[in-house]
Amino acid sequence: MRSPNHALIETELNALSEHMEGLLAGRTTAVLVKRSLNDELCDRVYRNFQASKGLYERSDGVAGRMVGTNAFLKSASDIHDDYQKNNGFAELLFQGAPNLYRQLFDCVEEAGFRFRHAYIDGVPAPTHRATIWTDECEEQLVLKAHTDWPQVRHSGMEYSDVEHPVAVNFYPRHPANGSSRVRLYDFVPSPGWLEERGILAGGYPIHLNELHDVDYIDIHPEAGDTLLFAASKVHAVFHGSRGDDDVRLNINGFIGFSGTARKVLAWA
Ligand SMILES: O=C(O)CCC(=O)C(=O)O
Repeated sequence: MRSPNHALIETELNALSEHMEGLLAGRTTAVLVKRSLNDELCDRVYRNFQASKGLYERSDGVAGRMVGTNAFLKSASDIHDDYQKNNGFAELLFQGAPNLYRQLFDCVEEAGFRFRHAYIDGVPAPTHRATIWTDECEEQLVLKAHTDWPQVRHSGMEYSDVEHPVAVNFYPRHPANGSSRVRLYDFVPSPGWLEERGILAGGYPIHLNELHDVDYIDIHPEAGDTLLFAASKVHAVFHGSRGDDDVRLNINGFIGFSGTARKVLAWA
């Protein structure tokens, strides 16, 4: 049976701080902030993405078109190189629009937490990067099922003690027809479960046939919405159709409470 906490809460940006403690403590599964930016501002961010000189194809086995850093399974020094090359372009995504991440951090502080970027060997981590997922695999999956906790716990970075990482996903573009969705399973795989499948380091990919008996919620964001969810729970992204007007752009990063730093940290 689905746990009462495995549910979606809908809210608006000015009320997000009320849900922050639940998310950071791992009690709240998912919060969808409706219309966090209006259509005109979303268009501006999308145009910035399309025109970005930093647009590249991801080439590490997880298919996507990106602007910004990709820290997946990288060492601190490789991450620094990646930041240097890509993060300036990610900051420019919000040129001409309010930076949604700046607003999010105000919500974290309004909720009574101290906040800062995580530091990676002396260097502040980026807050976000942008991706259009492009995996073409079966059952309309554009991002295969995975859990994000191993990349946090095994990173060796300042944020590795965060017990409840929260994924923050802002969608300047999202298909309106409901065919695209984030599927969030009520399942946090143990280290042993991941190790048996050879994915202890990255938590990716988890095959759907392993998840048949697991409860889930399907979340259908719209353009302008921001989705925050418990990133340790297994999740996948489905995208039904592929027209030119059917773009799904996600600008995402992570936040989480670090007991050592006694602060909420942000990283991407
Ligand atoms: O694109 C999304 O909605 C979710 C992205 C995601 O799961 C991830 O970046 O790990």
